[in-house]
Amino acid sequence: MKLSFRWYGPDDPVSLLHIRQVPVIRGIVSALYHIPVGETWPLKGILTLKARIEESGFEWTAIESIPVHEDIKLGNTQRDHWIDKYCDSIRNMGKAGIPVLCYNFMPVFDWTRSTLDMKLPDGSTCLAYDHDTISRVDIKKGTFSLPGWATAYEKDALNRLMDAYSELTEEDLWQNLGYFLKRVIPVAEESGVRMGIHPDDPPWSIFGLPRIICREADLDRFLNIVNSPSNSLTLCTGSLGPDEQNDMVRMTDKYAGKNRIVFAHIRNIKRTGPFSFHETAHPTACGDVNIIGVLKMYHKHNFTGVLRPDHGRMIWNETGKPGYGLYDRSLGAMYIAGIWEGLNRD
Ligand SMILES: [Mn+2]
Repeated sequence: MKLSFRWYGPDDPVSLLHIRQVPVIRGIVSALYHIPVGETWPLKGILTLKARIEESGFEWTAIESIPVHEDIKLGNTQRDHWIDKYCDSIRNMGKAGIPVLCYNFMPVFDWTRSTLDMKLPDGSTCLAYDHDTISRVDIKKGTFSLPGWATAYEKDALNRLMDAYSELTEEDLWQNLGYFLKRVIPVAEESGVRMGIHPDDPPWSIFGLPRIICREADLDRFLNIVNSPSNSLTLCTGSLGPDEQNDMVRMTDKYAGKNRIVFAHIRNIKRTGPFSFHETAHPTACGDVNIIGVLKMYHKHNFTGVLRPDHGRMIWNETGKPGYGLYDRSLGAMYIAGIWEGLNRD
């Protein structure tokens, strides 16, 4: 298990020097955040960031993420153009020796929350998703906005995109995912790269948009599209966990046992209703996901992939990128490392 930490590059308020002082972190998960969605990641840019990470004493263990252009998800006539560029990015990361690529296939919005600073009883704050709040949002009218959206799309561009998706069914999205995988997975194989799709967060449809990577049956279908170690999962306990049908211990056991997990995201959530939840501190006792049970399954299968603490709360008056402060993620890393050391000694 390569215990890693997400770092948003040189502009991240959390520096590599800070991460260096968390005694258990070996790897960094990062991306070239300045490259526009869809454009090829140049080898030179990858190597420059890699050198910076290595100078700080880390290994760049995974790229999270190279975003998939909406034309690919929509399956329109431009998709081959963008898939060619995606393949070039994979080749370049392979040349740079970065082995794991995380991506997702969620239309328009990736992770979605109704609140970025919900107050917990201990005074810390966390990200939360409330079904009623989300249900009141009218994307096209723009009558209600959610945190973190303003920068993502101009209103007109968003409306055009929502129109384009209005005819797309779940089955269409599966076909478009399959088309993408059949093109990119052979390139990943040749490049020594393993791709791990990140499940949809939350694991259900939002704003009428199809979402297809939500449940165990979806993961099974996904893995069968191309049966290759390069076509694998980023198993995220916090993304799948809000649906109580997703038994994270059993799913970890199943997919780690088949060697189809390349990247593990460890995070806990508390369900507050059928389609509502908030994030919590990492320990099992703090939420509804059996984190120690999940880690036991990775240990049982001698998991050698990348594993990182996922979103943390904001504690000790820290400010910064929601979910990605230094302090609570460091507590999560120590919790994970403590369990792992205990399992090693048993
Ligand atoms: Mn995740």
